[in-house]
Amino acid sequence: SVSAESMAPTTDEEFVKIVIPKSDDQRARIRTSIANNFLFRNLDDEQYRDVVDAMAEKSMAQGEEIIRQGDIGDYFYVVEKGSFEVFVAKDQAAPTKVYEYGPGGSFGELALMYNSPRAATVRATSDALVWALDRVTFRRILMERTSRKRRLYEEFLEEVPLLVSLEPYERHKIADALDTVVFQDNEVVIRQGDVGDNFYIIESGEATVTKEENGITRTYPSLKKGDYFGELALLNDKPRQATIRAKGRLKCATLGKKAFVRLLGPVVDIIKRNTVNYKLMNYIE
Ligand code: 1OR
Repeated sequence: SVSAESMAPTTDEEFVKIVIPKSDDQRARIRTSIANNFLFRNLDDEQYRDVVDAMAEKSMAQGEEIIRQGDIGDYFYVVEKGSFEVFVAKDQAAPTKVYEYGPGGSFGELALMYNSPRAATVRATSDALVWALDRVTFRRILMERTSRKRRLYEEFLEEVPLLVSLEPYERHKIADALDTVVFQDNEVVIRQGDVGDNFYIIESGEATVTKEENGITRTYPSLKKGDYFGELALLNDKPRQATIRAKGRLKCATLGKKAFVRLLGPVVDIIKRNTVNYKLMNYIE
């Protein structure tokens, strides 16, 4: 008999795996280039091998365009070396620079995911080396997980007050980097005095804030859906300034320090401004 699964519609037409022969050195360089890229996280061994096999090395001269707005999408790119600028032209206006990428960055996914024309022009601002992944391999291995994650967090991130000023594309990049963590009632999420590595946004539930000073423990207003915490240690390289505990079941989206610095750069001023409230509450000096 035929299982329900094999009858389900599939986008996976017959495909031939692309294998571009590579030296050990090239494989090692790909490994380094994608090590900190969230789109490549949690691939199983076969998926990882297929992606590396299919990648093509491409060198670019300073000033060269790698993607032109309006073109049909063919490749997804990961930067090994060098830097790129992204320009968007709207209507008749002159193109404006909207983004930049360095080593480990990746771009060109939108046209492949949505079968849309290239949304922007990407140009090398130095001599550069990139790894190009063809459309079929990208869609087969990386697309499903990426679009699932972007959909999963899209609505939630739109409602986080801290992030409303961001472009939708910037929230997509944050979604790529997020992980969900769940804590049970009374579980400690952050302990005062510890070294801080993570930033948290509450997806659901509540968290209590306590701070101990000179033997006295003070309790501060609880945090709720859409609130964030854990930013101070990442901004100031100081130990955790308070203890955060789950009050009932608590679900948070979390970002590591590197992603926090890179992706929340545009709202760091807002984050810093908000810490003034902590001072008013005598929660930090
Ligand atoms: P693509 O396949 O459309 C251009 O080819 C790539 O530039 C695109 O995928 C993204 O990977 C990348 N809007 C659209 N694409 C962007 C943007 C962007 N930034 C980088 N890319 N921004 C919105 C501008 C109104 C910039 C947001 C900060």
